[in-house]
Order: sequence, then structure tokens, then C-alpha cells
Amino acid sequence: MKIPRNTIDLHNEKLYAAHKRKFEFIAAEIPQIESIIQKLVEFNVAIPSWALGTGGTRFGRFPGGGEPRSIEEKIDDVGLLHALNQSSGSISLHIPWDIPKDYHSIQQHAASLGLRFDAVNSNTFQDQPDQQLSYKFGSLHNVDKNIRKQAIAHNIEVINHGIALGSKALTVWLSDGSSFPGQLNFRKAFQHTLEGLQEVYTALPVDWKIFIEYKAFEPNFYSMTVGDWGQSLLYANKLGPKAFTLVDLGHHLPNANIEQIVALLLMEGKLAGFHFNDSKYGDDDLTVGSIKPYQLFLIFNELVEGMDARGLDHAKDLGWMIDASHNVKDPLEDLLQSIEAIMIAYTQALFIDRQKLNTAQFSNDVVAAQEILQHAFRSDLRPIVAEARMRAGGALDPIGYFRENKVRQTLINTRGSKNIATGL
Ligand code: PSV
Ligand code: MN
Repeated sequence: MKIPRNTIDLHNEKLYAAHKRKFEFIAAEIPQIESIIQKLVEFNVAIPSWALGTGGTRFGRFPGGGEPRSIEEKIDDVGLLHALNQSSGSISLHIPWDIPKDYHSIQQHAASLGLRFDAVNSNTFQDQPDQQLSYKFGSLHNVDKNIRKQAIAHNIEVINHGIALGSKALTVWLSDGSSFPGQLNFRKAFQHTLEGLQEVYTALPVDWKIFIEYKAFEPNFYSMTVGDWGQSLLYANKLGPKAFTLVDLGHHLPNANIEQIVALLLMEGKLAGFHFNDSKYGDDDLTVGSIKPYQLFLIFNELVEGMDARGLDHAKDLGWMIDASHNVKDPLEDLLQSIEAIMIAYTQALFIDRQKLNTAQFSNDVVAAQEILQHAFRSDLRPIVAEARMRAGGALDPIGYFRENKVRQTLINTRGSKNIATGL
């Protein structure tokens, strides 16, 4: 299914008068409004191929119908999102959940929807049916050299898929770790992992990056071999200039100050980018901004400040991606909500009066600093996000469009109500 352009125009026409009033009201307060809109138009957040179907927990899964049955249909779904919000112009594949067969036709299909391929992800956290050796006790950190070799070969195979599709980065998330004290020699596990990553690093094309994703717990509950940003940064520093640390918002111990982590990684030139999601307890994979929108805003505050300090292009120089699971919501509606939350937080960060904040910080005016941040956070900047989306060709109200035009029902009619997408 493809969204006809004229239906978006019709939708926008209906909402335009009310939108214009709200936009002009807020725009009058912001001298740099045009530059903010330009940045929003350029911003893009990748959609993971595994998040287009219904997620689940170990207790059950309740599919909602119309899920994509193939990689082509997953690309179609990202195309739908992008048509509506003009900010989801790329897809991130997880191998072997989504193995591209005919690269050329898949690339053409994606390009016809205005999409490109973001980072490719390897998977050594599950055993595949045709796999020779098991990852039960880890992959790159394994005590068995042959298992390590198999995991290295898999990562190189993923790079090769990515090269054929035009990706420019490999994301490695390792579930390696231990569940009980004494199970593992930490130093040897680290060294094995480093050696494995070094081989994978050598296979990267010159213009590629490798993103090392850390996670504090799960599936291992005593130690994780890439357990926090310090360990990830150690690997990234030892690997070289093409290696970076990837921050997944759900991968920290409770109450971690993620915005500070981000600031320091950026300062070191080692921040790869993000897997956005939200959580209350652990790696809950909830809709971005649904639980802690202020934290998201504070992260974007550091991002904008840090990227500007290093002269980075907000849209292109870091990897932005959603990594969430949709257990009770329609996955596409959930993704639209997540993107909206990211765009709002980004807009709020762009709106912060940096000069005033610097002055407040320099004079230890704690109250003023908080006022400046909270003024940006508490201002309703949603009309600016909507304006940028409309100017880029998207819908003023993407979820409204999705519902009015019965997009999910149309997908159920063509794909069926019982199919299950590959992925989590
Ligand atoms: C692990 O929890 C993770 O965040 C990694 O990014 C995986 O590749 C992804 O989720 C999908 O399982
Ligand atoms: Mn992740």
C-alpha cells in the first residue's frame, strides 16, 4: 500500500486554518524559527525492521493483524511512516531476521519510497536452525575459539549484506555475559571480545563505522561483557577511529544520568548515536517519550550543545534509530508517536536560549539555569514540528491521517489478520 499524495493534501487542508493560528502564535516568539524548521526538515530517524510487527513478552504475544510478511512489506511500512511524517526515511535491518535476497530490487523498492538503508545489525544472541555451534555461553567472548570464529564470520557476512544495500555502519550488540559469579574470567572474556571485534573492524570498508552497543543486564544477569558505556568506550578506543559507542536508552541501570554520558561521549568524539525507547523499570522498550519526556529533552539539550561545539551536522553525523517493541499498540501508530516525541524534544533543545544558559552556568545561577531549561520544555512547540512536517510534504496529524484513512484495515485486508512478522 502506498499513500496517495492528494489524500495528504486533503487532510492538511482540513487542519490548516487551526494549525496556522497555533504556529503563528508560537513562531512570533522565536527569531530563529526558520533555521529550526530547516533542521527539523533535515532530521531523520531510522526505523528498525524488527519493530514493524507486534512485540511480545516471554508470557505471550497478541498480534494485531496486517503485519508485514516479508522484507519488502517491512520496507512498505517504513514508506508509509515516511510519507506521513517525512522523518522516517531509513530502515535498519537485523540479520538474519531479514536477509535481503535480491539486493537490486530491494534497493530500488526502498528508493521508490524515498528510503535508504541505515546501520545493519548482527545477531549472535540467538542460535539459528542451520547454525553449527551454539551461542549459549556467548559469542565473541566464548572460551571456544571456533565459536568465536563463527561469530566473527557472521558479523563480516552482515557487513557484506550492508555493502550491497548501501548501509554505512554495523551495529554490534552482544548478549555475552555471565549469569553466575565465577562463570567467567572477565579479563579473558574482554580480550576475546576485543580480538573478535578487531577482526570485524578490519573487514569494514573505509567509509564505514562500527557501533558498539552496551547493555547493563539481560539476558545475562550477573555480568555483561559490554555492560556499560565505559566498557563500550574501551573497545571503541582500542579499535580505532571507525568505532563508536551506541547508546540505547533502555540499557542502563536505574536512574543513570544518560544525558551526562552523552555529553562526555560526544566530547570524546565517540558517540555513535542512539537507540531510542522509553522505560520505567528496565529495558522496557516502550514508546519514546511516554514515561520520561524530560529526560529525553535533557538528552537532546546535551546533543545539540555538544554537536554544535564539535561542528557536527545534527541530521547526518550521528545514527538516530528507534529500538522499541509494541505489545499493546499498533506498531505503526506507536512508531509515529515515538518519532513525534523525538522531534518535539529536538525542537525544544533547539529553542533553548544557549547564551542565557551559558551566562547562568558561568555565574552559578542555578535558578536561572533551571528556568531556562524548563521554559523550553514547557513551551508547546508541537505546531513547529507540524509545520516542518507539512512543508516537507507530510501530514499535519500523522496518527489522525492513519486512523481516518483506515490504513491498518487496508493492510489487514491485503496481508491477512493472522500473519506474524519476523523479528523479536
Ligand atoms: C538488545 O536489547 C537490543 O537493544 C539490541 O539493539 C538488539 O539488536 C535489539 O535490541 C533487538 O533485539
Ligand atoms: Mn538496542
